[in-house]
Amino acid sequence: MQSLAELYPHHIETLQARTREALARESLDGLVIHAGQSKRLFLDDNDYPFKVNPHFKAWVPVIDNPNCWLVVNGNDKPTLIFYRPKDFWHKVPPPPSEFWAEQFDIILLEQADRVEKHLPYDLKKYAYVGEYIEVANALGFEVINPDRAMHYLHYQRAYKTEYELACMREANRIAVDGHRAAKLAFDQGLSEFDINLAYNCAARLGENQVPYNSIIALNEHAAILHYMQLDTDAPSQFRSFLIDAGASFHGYAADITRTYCREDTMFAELIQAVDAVTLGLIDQMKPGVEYGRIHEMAHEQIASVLSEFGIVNLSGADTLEQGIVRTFFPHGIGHFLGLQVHDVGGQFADDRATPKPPPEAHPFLRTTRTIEASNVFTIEPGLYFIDSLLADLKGSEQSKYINWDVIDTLKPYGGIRIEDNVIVHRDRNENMTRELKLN
Ligand SMILES: [Mn+2]
Repeated sequence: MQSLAELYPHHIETLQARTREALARESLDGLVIHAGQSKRLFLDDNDYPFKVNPHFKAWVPVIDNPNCWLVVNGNDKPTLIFYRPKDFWHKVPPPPSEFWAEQFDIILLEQADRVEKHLPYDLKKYAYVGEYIEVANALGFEVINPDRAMHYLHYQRAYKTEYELACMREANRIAVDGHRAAKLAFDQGLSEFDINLAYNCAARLGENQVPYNSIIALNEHAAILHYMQLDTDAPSQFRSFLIDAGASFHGYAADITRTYCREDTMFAELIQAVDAVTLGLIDQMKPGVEYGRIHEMAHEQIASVLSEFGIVNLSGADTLEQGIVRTFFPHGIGHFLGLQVHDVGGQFADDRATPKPPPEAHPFLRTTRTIEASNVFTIEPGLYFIDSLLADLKGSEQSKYINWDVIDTLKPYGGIRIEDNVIVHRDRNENMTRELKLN
């Protein structure tokens, strides 16, 4: 296995090549990428947690230092303007010396508002890439986040370099440590709040370092797709536990979901069935297959599960035909994963970002592209008992096909989602999550 240091130069070469093409499309000389800056709370003297510009962390794994800049043109060695204030209130980062440092000409910046003298003298042919439009204007940029360049870069983000894949394997490893600890905490009867602490503790990640708010849901809470509260009290009964929690490594995300059940119940068997759907769908992914087709297959297979478990008194095919699956599986089958948890470019038909929207029947599908080698996806089928959606179903013509008694038995368990992170290679799939033996 090659080290990150060995893989990194090729990663930079790839970004240089992409930058050359992006610049050619805009007739520009270079990009000036702003890491971002601290955001102050209204009427306060505290800042929100800093979240770096993904275009910045694509180049350099510095995710916690605002006021940094990159100047890149695809040919010359990139310049990193690295913020190092004189500051006795906060920790000042040491001058860069890690494996990535030698790929850059590094300028140390002592005062954030003095960056101008380190930027190209004539900014006419340089584009600002970042969030702070007023900063770009004040510096005199005329081109800000230019569409054609951005679209091209976002499209290319789907093809991960070997360095990126190594980072994502490591993010998975960290997340799996957290998941194991969380499962143990569930078995020990801890509250959602304490399970979350156990997760963060094992993953060695603070609340602001995980790539998204972890979903730690006991019992009925598992039916709330983005449940983000954390009950500090343990429930009197522990029926089920759904955990959707990730990790970050060098700015790359993992995004893993598991569902557990204490006892040998029908719900436990249902978890096994959804697990089998996850693994079956992953086997269907390969270069050339439409990702949207995987989503359709998920609907077919969840329909069969609903039929087999007697939740719906119809065959799998008829359950699908009647449009009943959406009540139980109302979200998309997954998404691109990378620098962002829901990585960009999922609905582009080409590198000009011609829209490729999801089909009308599946508006929440985040990725509609054709699967290709070096893509990284999540696959996350679910099966939930959501009050509002069940109420709609009850009021519909299809209500007569539903075995409402079975649903009443299962509702206290909330729902199920099983989510793995998968690299599609030319000749095989690599399920990063399962290779770590997280079952
Ligand atoms: Mn996900």
